[in-house]
Amino acid sequence: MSTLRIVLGDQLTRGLSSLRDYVPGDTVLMMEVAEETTYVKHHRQKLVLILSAMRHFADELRHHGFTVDYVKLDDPANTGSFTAEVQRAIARYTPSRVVATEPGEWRVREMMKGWGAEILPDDRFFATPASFAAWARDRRQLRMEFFYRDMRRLSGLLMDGDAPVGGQWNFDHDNRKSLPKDANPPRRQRFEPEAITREVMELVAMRFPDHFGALEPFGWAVTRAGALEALDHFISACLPNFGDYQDAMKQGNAFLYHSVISPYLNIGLLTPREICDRAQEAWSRGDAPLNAVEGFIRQILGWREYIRGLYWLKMPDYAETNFLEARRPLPDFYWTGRTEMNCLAQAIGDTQRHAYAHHIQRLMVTGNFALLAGLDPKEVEQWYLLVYADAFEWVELPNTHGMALFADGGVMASKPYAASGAYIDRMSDYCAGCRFKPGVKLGPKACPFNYLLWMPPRLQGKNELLDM
Ligand code: FAD
Ligand code: DLZ
Ligand code: SF4
Repeated sequence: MSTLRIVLGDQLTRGLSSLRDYVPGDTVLMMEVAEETTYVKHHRQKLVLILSAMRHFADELRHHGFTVDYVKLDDPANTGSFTAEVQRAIARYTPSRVVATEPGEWRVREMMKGWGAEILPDDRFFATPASFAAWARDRRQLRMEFFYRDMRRLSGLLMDGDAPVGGQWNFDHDNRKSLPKDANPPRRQRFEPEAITREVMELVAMRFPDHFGALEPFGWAVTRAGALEALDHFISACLPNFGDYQDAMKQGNAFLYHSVISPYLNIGLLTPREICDRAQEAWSRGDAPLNAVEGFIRQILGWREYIRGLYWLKMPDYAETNFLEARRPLPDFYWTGRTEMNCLAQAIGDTQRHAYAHHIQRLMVTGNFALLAGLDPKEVEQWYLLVYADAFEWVELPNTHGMALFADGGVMASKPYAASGAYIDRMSDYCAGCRFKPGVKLGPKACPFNYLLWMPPRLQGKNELLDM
């Protein structure tokens, strides 16, 4: 009697359901496969992060007495697909049982049906797909704010009995300030690549030369210990200012006061509960104000859980809608960053350099342009899925399809997040270095965001903006 226990690349958590009742004699299977590394041309830092973190996680499991069968990408016997690798492992071990934790993506869940595995719930989230569906049942509108209040009550985070601490659920009116000129955000913490990461970097450089993004400098943590260090740094150095400057953008600084932990969270090196607890503790100690802590916890307890619930509730049909009938191809500058629109050049440049851009860059710069210019949702979604280190379809798709592009016709957002150049000018220093003027609506100096927002509908589709 032995069990084959499958762990995927975004399931790098010691408490994972498929590892939980491990006994000696069982085998943990981890697979690097061509299918996963190429289903989109992932940013090269994302590939290094995931493969290196997988290798470190396998070592950590071995160190704790687990038997791990780890199939490397360049293993000559590697068939290149999850399903064929599981079959090969079943032939090697003839286990009496195969267990897996439910995957993050619809695509992989469909594959998993062919593995003959017992599929256990992924209980690393606050909510389950079933509890979200129960919340959504009979509601005309699925607004995040109401879901979030229920999650606060359920988790007990920032609660004073039945009431929210501070007497309010949401402190956003204190947030969203523009960045003062003399602000001095802390430097992002970098983690020097060690031997395993350097080996993976060589592999990625050799095998994926045509993938998006800079491979170096690579500064991501690849272990739980490193991810915890990054979390510590955020809590002590950035969280106090997180709320105030959450929506600000600054040329040459992609990170500002953001946590930059989404990749660690999404691959399982950190759990949402421990992150929210750490933030709440900082508030209890008086180290961070409530507007910052509430704003931060809302992103994880509210938005992240809501997005996941919506994904599993609405897939697979969700991905197919195109409410605004947007059909334009993705302009080339999304790949090169070469455009005279400075805000786009900066947001795309940050993305190329770091496999990261913060929420407002994604929503109000690259997303806003895609919405206003009527870019094809499928092409835009593929872009977001491959360019960010934290991108997995369950979280990328609702954010792009629903929040940024309004392609779901309002399932998620009550109205499209469309904004003019004035908004970008207010929240950033991008416009000062741009050949367009954020206050101008017509003529050669008109900011393209204004032009697109206010262009008469009969002219739409006949402009030259996409060549800029
Ligand atoms: P912080 O600003 O420090 O926020 C803290 C945490 O809250 C994040 O780490 C993240 O886990 C969570 N969070 C915040 N906003 C959201 C949100 N809208 N949805 C889900 N979680 C959220 N996030 C991803 O994790 N993966 C994606 O593929 C992704 N694609 C996006 C695409 C678009 C078009 C947009 C508008 C947003 C997308 N987001 C995605 C959400 C958000 O932009 C990132 O989670 C955030 O920028 C990550 O940076 P951070 O860790 O510094 O976050
Ligand atoms: C994203 C990714 C990549 C690039 N490579 C692998 C891999 O080689 N092996 C693996 O187990 N997982 C990988 N992943 C993460 C998977 O795509 C992820 O598990 C699914 O997206 C979850 O549904
Ligand atoms: Fe972007 Fe318009 Fe500002 Fe130029 S003027 S940076 S295009 S918002």
